[in-house]
Amino acid sequence: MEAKAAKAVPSARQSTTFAEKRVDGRTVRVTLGIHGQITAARARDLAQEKLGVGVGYIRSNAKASPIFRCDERRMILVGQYDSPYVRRVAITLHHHGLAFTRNPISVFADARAMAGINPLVRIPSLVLDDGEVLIDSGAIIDYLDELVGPERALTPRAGTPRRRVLQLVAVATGTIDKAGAVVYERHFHAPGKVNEDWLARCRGQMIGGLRFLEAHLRRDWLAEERFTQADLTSAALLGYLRLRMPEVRLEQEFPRLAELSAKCEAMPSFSAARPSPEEVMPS
Ligand SMILES: N[C@@H](CCC(=O)N[C@@H](CS)C(=O)NCC(=O)O)C(=O)O
Repeated sequence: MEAKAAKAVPSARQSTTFAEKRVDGRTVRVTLGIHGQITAARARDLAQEKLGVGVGYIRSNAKASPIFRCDERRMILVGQYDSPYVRRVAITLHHHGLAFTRNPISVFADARAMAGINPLVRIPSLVLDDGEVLIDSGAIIDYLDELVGPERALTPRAGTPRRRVLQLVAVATGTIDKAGAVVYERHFHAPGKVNEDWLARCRGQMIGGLRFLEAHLRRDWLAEERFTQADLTSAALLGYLRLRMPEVRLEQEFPRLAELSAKCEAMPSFSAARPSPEEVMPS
């Protein structure tokens, strides 16, 4: 389907902000909100969610001129920020200064829509501006590093530094998997139906991962003298534990990791990717 930017046409309703684009010779128009009550940034995000990437104009009759032109292509991150995997992708995007919009559909409540994006019905996915869909946070992050080049990449390109970062990331993501297994076991089983042996095994594996990371945090950052994907993913894990498993007493049991978490959460890239109350899975 070819989409082309079109000349803006006045809306029939006064003071309405809308976006439009040309698709196969027709004009597709969507109303985004009452002009003045919707910011240009929000309008652009909505326009991209509703019309897809790329082209479109937004304008209000009250102003009678385009207030926003959205001919900049943006990637779409699919998933909610209570997922540490979605969050690590979002933080990497922000860290690299890459523009994106988000489709915050729920992996459980919107399973049918999700299946159309990712055959595994999992998050995150990243929809590129040409429609290609990347799945799995590791593959997505690898692509983002490639976009910004080796100097700015958060995973070193080769050698011992690369192996060190990849190993720490593997431990951090493995720990997320085990914490996630505990959260799912508790969420999806009625009291009395929870398998305590399985829970104990997962908790033990999770604690093993946390101990490993704590032991490797000897300087400011985990792997290198600078912030890397090992720090970012570990901090996403720690944020998830604070959200879903407050019984893990980070400050008391893992003080270096608690410090890393506080330091990272103070970074703008982390605060830009905090889950809103609507996107937190119920306990
Ligand atoms: N290896 C995958 C793991 C993704 C993953 O486990 N996502 C969870 C949310 S945190 C999910 O989609 N869970 C739903 C399910 O597996 O049914 C990645 O790194 O993206």
